[in-house]
Amino acid sequence: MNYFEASERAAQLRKLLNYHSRKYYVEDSPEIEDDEYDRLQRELVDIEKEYPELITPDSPTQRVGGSVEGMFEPVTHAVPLESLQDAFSFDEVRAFDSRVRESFGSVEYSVEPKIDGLSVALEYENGVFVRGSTRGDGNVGEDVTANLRTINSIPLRLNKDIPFIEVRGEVFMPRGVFAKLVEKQDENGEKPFKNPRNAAAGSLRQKDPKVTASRQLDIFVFNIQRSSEEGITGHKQSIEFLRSLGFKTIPVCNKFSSIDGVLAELERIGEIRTGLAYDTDGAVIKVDSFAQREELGSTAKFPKWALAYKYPPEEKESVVTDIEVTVGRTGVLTPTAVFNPVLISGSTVARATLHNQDYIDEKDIRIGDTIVIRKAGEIIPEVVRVVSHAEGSEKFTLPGVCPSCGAPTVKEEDEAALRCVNPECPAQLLRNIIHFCSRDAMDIEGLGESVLEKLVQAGLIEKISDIYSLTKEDFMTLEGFKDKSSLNSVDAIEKSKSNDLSKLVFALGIRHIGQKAGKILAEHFGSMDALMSAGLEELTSVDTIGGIMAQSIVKFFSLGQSVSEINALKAAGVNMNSLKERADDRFAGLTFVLTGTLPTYSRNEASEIIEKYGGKTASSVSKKTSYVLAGEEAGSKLTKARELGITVINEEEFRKMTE
Ligand code: 0OX
Repeated sequence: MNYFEASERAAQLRKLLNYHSRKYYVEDSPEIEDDEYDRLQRELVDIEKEYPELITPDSPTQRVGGSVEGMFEPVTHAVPLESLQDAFSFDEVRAFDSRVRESFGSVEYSVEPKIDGLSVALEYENGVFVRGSTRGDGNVGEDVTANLRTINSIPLRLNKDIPFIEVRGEVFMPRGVFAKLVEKQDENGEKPFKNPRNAAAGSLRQKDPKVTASRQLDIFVFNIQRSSEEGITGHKQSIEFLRSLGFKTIPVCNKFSSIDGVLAELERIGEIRTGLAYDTDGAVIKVDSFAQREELGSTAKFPKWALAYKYPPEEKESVVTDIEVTVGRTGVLTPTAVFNPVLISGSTVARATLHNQDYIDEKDIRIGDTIVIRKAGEIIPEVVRVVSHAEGSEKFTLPGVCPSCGAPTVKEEDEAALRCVNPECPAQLLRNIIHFCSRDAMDIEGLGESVLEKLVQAGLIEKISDIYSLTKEDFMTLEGFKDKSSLNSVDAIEKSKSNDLSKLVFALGIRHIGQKAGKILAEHFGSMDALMSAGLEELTSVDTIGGIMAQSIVKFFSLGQSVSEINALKAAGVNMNSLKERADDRFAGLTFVLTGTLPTYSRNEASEIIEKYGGKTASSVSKKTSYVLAGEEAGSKLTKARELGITVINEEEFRKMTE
């Protein structure tokens, strides 16, 4: 085949494959056998191998393995991906209808299921998929193009080469796929995903698109964010248009002109939803007419023309077989009810936290009880109530001694929690070490929960600083560790020595000091020595550090054990200084809001510069905003800034301020 013949055949094959792919993945009505599809795909692969210059980004051969450049970079949504106001009763739905009818005598609503997945935006130029991003905070998401390309129901090329369209949809993992994935994770001894939504999120956050591809994610598209196409005046019409372009659209979308019709549809969807192949967490009611939507507008948070009706959570009965008590990192004893496994809202649950003694007392939960379980927010299992106690059962009381070390437990006056305060308690030690090594703390790759547990059990770690004395040989003594993996672990430990002080401050696990406080403290004090010698007054003078945090810091550093641990870490070569240079305080007291795409700085870079000069960044514009730094395609934040009379600057002006 010469080049021209190859080029023509490749174009033909691409069209054919895209057509059959749509028939199979989008419309669920395949026209050819799988073998025939594979044969056509192989033919195209062979041509593209011979003439790589013929490869196009919309080629079906390019779903997996394309470029991952720019993955997870921030994407500013030109049209925000707004969230929905929730309603939990039909009365609230009627109230919504009354509000809408204050503006219009007649209105039509479309009603569709609310898919429980992750919202994404997909952008197409001249009919070709060019970028996909997560919702993020609604204004700024992350670029996940390479991963979204692996979802077979996302067309890489539309049926019509319209100049531009951006759509919104919900990526989800079908229940069946989720069940198989969890089974495999259990088999491999991996921590299984809690529910299909988490599984979809985890799959979309993969660095390697091949992993995402293996997860068989799917999508339902339900909105046109912006488009070069004119003449679409309502929601249902837009769904039909999206379907004609080749998108897999939301499967149910019916129109009603009365609220009673809407409520009947909510009931109908409520009846079918548990039998669907995917999770739904409600139904969405939308004013259908775009003109009416425009008139209704949005509040600061939600569009006024839409409402999410949430179905009451599914409830199931079970029997408590045990109440387990574990000791957390901060010494808190946490009771967990273990009950006969039940399937609720798409996944099997067998445990629910009982939080503390007060919670147990309030519901009078005992071993042997018949209880009602539901999932809070359809995710976290909770005991709703006790149906009946078993004969001869006794009230459950948390132990007076720590189940891990046997030391007496104490209850502080103003706390609900019972604690083990023995600093040498092995359960606390393990939790502390797990926290120390975790990603947001010292980020020591490979030192996860199970490895650390083995190291503690083997007596190789008795305190945090022992991590830095671990040798390759130590790792080799652990089951499953070979030459390479041992060396990698030692390298990861070594690498963590040069972390910024902020990570170390957070890693120490000081009560009430989270990641953000760690950053603020590290930046303010610049060194561990300065932080350790700071008194209450100096600490509370730091922005956002309150009295409770300050007391906790002072208490932590007053313990001999903490000081000797810091000294040991220092001796091991762990960095004790803030690596962030603080130029001067020219932005002190100023709050910046970033919007749009800046010509040269990324959002992170601009934020870092602002912080370097003592300023702060915020995600939304308010009267307190000092400057709005706006780039190209700035959206609603820019409009808001203008309304409030906030000074808007561009990158050039910003650069001058930092000179
Ligand atoms: C869903 C879903 C989510 C309209 C304005 C804000 C959200 N998860 O299925 N959102 C929306 O609607 C937009 N519709 C849906 N079907």
